[in-house]
Amino acid sequence: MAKADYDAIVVGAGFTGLYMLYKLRELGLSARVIEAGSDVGGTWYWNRYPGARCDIESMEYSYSFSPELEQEWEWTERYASQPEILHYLRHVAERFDLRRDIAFDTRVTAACWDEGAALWAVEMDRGERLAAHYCIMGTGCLSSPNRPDISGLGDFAGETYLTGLWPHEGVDFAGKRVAVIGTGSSGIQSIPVIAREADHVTVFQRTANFTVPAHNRPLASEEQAAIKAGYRELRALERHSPGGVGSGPPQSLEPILATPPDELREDLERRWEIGGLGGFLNTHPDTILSAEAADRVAEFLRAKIRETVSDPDVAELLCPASHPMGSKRLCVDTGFHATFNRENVELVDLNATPIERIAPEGVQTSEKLYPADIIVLATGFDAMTGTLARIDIRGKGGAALKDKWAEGPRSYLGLMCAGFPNLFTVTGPGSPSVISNMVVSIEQHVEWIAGLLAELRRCGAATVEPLAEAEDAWGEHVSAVAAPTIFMQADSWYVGANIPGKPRVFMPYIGGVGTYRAICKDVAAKNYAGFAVDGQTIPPPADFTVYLGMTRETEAA
Ligand code: N01
Repeated sequence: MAKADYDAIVVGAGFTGLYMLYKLRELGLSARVIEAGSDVGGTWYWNRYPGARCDIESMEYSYSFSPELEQEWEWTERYASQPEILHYLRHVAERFDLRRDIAFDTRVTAACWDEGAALWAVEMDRGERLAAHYCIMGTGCLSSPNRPDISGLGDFAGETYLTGLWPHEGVDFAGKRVAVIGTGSSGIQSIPVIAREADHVTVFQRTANFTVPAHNRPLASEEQAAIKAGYRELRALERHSPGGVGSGPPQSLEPILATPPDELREDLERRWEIGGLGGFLNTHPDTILSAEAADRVAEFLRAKIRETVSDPDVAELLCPASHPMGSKRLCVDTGFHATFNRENVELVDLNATPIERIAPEGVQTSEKLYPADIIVLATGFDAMTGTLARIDIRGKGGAALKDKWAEGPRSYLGLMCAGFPNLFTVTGPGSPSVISNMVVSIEQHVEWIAGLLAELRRCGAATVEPLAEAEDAWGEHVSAVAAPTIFMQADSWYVGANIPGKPRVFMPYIGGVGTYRAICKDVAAKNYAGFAVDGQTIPPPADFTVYLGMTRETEAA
């Protein structure tokens, strides 16, 4: 009979993999982390494009599990740059001596459940095979870059780069003509920086996006010290908030549609001056539920674009109009719209003149050829399911996860899938994940999984698996919460619309980080309601809606 090489295999050495390894060690379990990159960092290892920066404030986009780490680490800016976050994760790996259990430059290609031995057999691209009791996917939600299927792309005579797979040696834009395709977060962050270096930049825009200013600045040491002094309370606020963020302007109590225009303008101006995502997502109770309400904020943001961009025609093209504000990921920028006032920057509206093909000399639209030396593809990711689908994951009876998810991902709590015992998906579809501060959601999942593994050990159980009825009930709840929201009205990557042929399903859980935490906590308290532990089943909670709107106080009571 097969024997386990490790108690657990963890896939990925980003924020998830590092903390999961730390927790597994704390439980006394042996673990191997398998990482495709040559270093730790996950998304922050790969996304090195110019201007790459987190759009959650650094004091909150950081681990909370070690108060010592929290106090020691000094962030230099309000929003940390990619190199600084990578530096932080390297520091975490050293500080907790994590590297010795990580295999770098190794990609997991398959994971197969051996029912007789109750083990996961994990295969790697270097031909190695390892068996473990648990397989924990820390593969990230935005880790499979989308290389668009544009005819002729392979024939381009210049250099082509994907923002999500940026070369480590950097790219020299000096004196070059650069074509940037895509105006999501990655495009919006990189375009102003590329424009300062390149000879000429042509931006190819299919959808204008909403963006708000970062107002990034150095973090004064007094400010940092004050936040550190109140860190426990800030972390508690994050965990019980809708989006995993504890600071920023609060939601107004009054619906936006009932707010007098002058009052609204004043409120939005104040939010604009503060900057950042937090102030603009969920400004009022109705903005997430009504396109008309969201449009009041949209009109404010469009007015800002018209004020900033000197050419009125360009300004109009940059004004988002195809989707409600907030229904696609809101972007946070530094000088994005002002960049279009530069002489060396040009905007091409792909709705009026679509790309026909990439020619060896540049980008050919229906109107003309735009010569280029470099093409930057800021074209996003096969989000949330893409990376898991690329691994041949097979559960009971050899069933493939890819087939199970053919009509859209199905899971219980976004953590586990029926038919796939002892397999965990950290920040998987069906959990708040991309709708939240990822670090807060990662920590919550890692800690919940660690609690479950400790419980399995305590009672000497070998397997845990969600019940099909629990998975169905959770799937219905996730969809029911999303159904009345504006998120269903946009062709976003949240619903898989950016990948041809991907089923249209809203993948994250929008019920809120606090609500979700309360559900997971209650499921565990009820002896893991909705799971089978060594075949012993406990039914799932009868109604997940009772948790909605649960606050820290009601949960504690
Ligand atoms: O990707 P996106 P991203 N022809 O999918 C366009 C996180 N993130 O990498 O909208 C022409 O948002 C596409 O057009 P359309 C964050 O969660 C965070 O920018 O499909 N254009 C769109 O404009 C974010 O939301 C941070 O019409 C094509 C763009 O490419 C997520 O990652 C920084 C095309 C893709 O935008 C993804 O952001 C960066 C084609 N064939 C990213 N295919 C921070 O923390 C696609 N497009 C700051």
